[in-house]
Amino acid sequence: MNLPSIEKILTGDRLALSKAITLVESTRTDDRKQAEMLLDKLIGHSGKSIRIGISGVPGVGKSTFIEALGMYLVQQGHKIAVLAVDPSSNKGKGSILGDKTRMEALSAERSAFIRPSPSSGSLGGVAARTRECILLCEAAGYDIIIVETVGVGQSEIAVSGMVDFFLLLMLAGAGDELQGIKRGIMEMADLIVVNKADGENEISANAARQAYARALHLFSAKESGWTPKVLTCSALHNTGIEEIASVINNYRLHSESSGFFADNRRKQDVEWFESLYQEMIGKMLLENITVQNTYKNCINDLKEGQLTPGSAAAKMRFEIEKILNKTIQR
Ligand SMILES: Nc1nc2c(ncn2[C@@H]2O[C@H](COP(=O)(O)OP(=O)(O)O)[C@@H](O)[C@H]2O)c(=O)[nH]1
Ligand SMILES: [Mg+2]
Repeated sequence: MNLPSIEKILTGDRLALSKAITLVESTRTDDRKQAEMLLDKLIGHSGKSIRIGISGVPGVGKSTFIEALGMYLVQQGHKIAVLAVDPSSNKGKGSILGDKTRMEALSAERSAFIRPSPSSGSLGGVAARTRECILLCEAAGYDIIIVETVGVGQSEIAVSGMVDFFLLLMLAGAGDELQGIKRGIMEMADLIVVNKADGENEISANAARQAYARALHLFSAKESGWTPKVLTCSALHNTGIEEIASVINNYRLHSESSGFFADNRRKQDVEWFESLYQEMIGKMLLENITVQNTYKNCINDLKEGQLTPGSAAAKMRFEIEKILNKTIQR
């Protein structure tokens, strides 16, 4: 694949951005090298955005909500990029596939860019690529990046590690357990929004808002010093959206002035590096022929009852240490 033009990405050319994302999503080794080169050149132009994670169970109204919020922000003069993390979509479980049709108005906007997630891969892999896609979108001038994820647990944790602000969409009238939202996920939220507060659902939505507000009081204070908020909205009827945008803006002002915004991004970078580093070390060792052979021997010996698991592990350790020592002496 030939490298997408840096100049074109920087001027906001959508085709160049799409190409760059495709390159970043590729798992081929040569593409990977090119993707890293590209990202290195663009990194200095990225970062000037607010990254918002939006999560909630399938059917809560994420796509409808992102369309409503996105349209509002576009009207305010922002450029919005919407990315999705959905490692389950290839199993037909997630609901992100087909979202583009639901975000019809937003996807027709010149100031909006919507990109569904890669449809396969491990959560770690998908999340790593989403991080890189964020950087690309920022370099292309998008100042609000929305990362959507399905509320299944693991993907929220991955997403909260790559965004500045985490918004959790909920429904009234269904217990937390029914919604599959674990306490830990609620604890990560900077804002909980009870959606579908319309028609006869409005009263119960308000009751749910109060109940969530009480529940949030019981959680320990956030590192950011920010007090999480709870609001209601109707994504379908476009009510409550402006207030949500204003809370997000207040969060930004609050965390920028305290220094948390920048500190948190550096912390996220370190965590990202650590996970890449560990993955790389593991891969390098697993690919080593001597390690592979020792491993196979260990498995055989274990199956024949010739070795205990502890001494098998010790054998592996000895082999790996030999390899490392050889590398140092070289
Ligand atoms: N009444 C009502 N329905 C909504 C609202 N937001 C979304 N929906 C409906 O809920 C269903 C699921 O919405 P969708 O955005 O696809 O949810 P997602 O799976 O979380 O992305 C659709 O039929 C929407 O029209 C809302 O605010 N009020
Ligand atoms: Mg959806």
